[in-house]
Amino acid sequence: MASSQELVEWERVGIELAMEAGKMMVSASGRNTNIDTKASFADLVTETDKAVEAFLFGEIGKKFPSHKTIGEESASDGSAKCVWTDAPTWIIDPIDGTMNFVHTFPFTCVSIGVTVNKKVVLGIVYSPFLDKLYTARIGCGAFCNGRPIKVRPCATFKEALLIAELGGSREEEWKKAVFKNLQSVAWISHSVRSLGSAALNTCYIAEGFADAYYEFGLHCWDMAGCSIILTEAGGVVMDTKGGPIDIMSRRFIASGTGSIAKQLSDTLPVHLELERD
Ligand code: LIP
Repeated sequence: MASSQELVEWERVGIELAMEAGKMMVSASGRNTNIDTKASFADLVTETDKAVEAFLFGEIGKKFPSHKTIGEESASDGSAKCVWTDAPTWIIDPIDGTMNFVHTFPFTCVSIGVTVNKKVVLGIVYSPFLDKLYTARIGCGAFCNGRPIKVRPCATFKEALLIAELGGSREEEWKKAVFKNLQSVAWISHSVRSLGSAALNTCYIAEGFADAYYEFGLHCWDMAGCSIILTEAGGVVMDTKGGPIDIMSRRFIASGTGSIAKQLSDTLPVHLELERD
């Protein structure tokens, strides 16, 4: 386990790097050059995703040579598989909400989670366009721009504001599953939002703006940083089938309360089994 001084230092460095990454995003915004696709025509990667990841990996390597890194772009292009050990590991999504970034929809962020012994101990999510910096260290609470944040205790599923996403696949089986799940919750809750960034969706629950979020097909870099921000704000993360969260499993429920999370898990009719990270 890391000492509390180490965690404070890692957080200080992580925040500095996230702010620099945010500047890179802002200066590239709207240029939209070199957009590639991954799993489908709706799963995008830009040159800025790659540049931000290379910058973060380079700086982390210089500052903490013994630490490991896992990142969306190097994992996706096959140059570095997700090797997750007990060593301190920085799990990074250089731009979470790349589709939004490409369209200049401001709901996009850089997301950083650090694990030790395969447990998330630090989370930093920075949205430069919304100017929101979410942070959490294990056992120390969650913050937005330095101000403590807390979930909203929503009493009943009927009163819950949910978040769901379409995800990046466009395969038939996927599309059917997404709509079946959406239909199962849409008419028995207050409503459903879809904003396009897993990390920010989860931070919005941590801040009490929404009550629960689920998605299949996420990766560890989508879930790592934001999950500790939510739990430190008093919320819960779990597997869509109701068990403990496994950030390599590609399945994610985030909620302000355990009971809404459980009800969401019990209600979803389709639980996709996807290849692990
Ligand atoms: C995105 C997620 C979003 C999901 C997309 C994609 P990216 O991350 O945050 O919630 O629906 O499929 O995975 O690819 O922009 O980092």
